Amino acid sequence: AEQRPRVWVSQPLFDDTVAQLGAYCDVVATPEVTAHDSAALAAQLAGMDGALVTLNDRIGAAEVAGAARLKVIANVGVGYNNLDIPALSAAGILATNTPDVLTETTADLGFSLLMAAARRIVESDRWLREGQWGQWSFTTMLGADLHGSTLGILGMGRIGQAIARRGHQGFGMPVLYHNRSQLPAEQEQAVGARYVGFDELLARADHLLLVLPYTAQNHHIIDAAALAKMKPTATLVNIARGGIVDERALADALANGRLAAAGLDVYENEPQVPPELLGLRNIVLTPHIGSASLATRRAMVQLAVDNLLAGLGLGPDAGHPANAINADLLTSG
Ligand code: 8YV
Repeated sequence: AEQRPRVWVSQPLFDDTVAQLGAYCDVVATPEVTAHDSAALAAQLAGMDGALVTLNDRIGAAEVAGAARLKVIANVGVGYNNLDIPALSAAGILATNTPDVLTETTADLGFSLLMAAARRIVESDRWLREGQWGQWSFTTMLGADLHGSTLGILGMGRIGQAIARRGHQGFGMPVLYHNRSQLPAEQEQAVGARYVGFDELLARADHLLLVLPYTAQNHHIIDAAALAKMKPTATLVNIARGGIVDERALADALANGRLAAAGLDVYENEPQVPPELLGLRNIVLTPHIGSASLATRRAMVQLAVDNLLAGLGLGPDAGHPANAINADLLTSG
């Protein structure tokens, strides 16, 4: 009998969704969340036809070297800096991601962090619980306004645009953005955003949100020099990838009054958060939960399952995964 394709699911996701793979494949599931090292990944991928992975799984040439049958890696997540795409392409392995389904949820989290940081919500909560609320005072926990202030967005993809809409339509904020390329005029108008240079964005933003993909070029693009160009009254929010910000420089700016507040959902070496940041009161820290609503996380797994099956030439979209990253493999194959 012909052997069914074998797929590896790298950590528990949603059983009912993952079970759909069972109609076409033999599923090898990892029973708990583990931080996979290179050797463990290589061992898991050997003998597999496909894999459903998350940002915990860093996969490149070394990890797929012994995986002769591997055809598709379906990443559950829109960011795919955990995958070495050129290496996977060279090995003939298709990679897919999960855009669109998480756009609005992630924009919500970005705005939540902004509001929490600018209005000192978490700091207020901690202070109250500590019993420090002696009597009501006019000058307790003074923060910065969102409404009417200038919203800056670095990276104007789907999530950046969803954040711009929230700021423009909901909070009456002038929105400035910087991006690799300027959006077409009608798209700028739809989200109420104006293109400016990087330095102008830093200088003019009252609140700056980072929503750009992590690449070698934008490693530590927010460093001490960039922070020095920002207003000391500004808020910085990072919902992209930790490596975009120099965490030491950020902690230094927050500690020394050169930046008012920050909100971070991502860190350079997750799950490690530098003690310099943990010790600050003017920063809100969340554990990479940008897309973490139940509905959206379910939609992400469903999309990844669909992509995986389609990439393997199985199921209703056989051969046509909706979200191929190295799509050239599909046409040249
Ligand atoms: C995911 C994310 O939870 O989509 C992304 O880029 O960072 C998160 O939405 C993560 O990628 C899971 O693999």
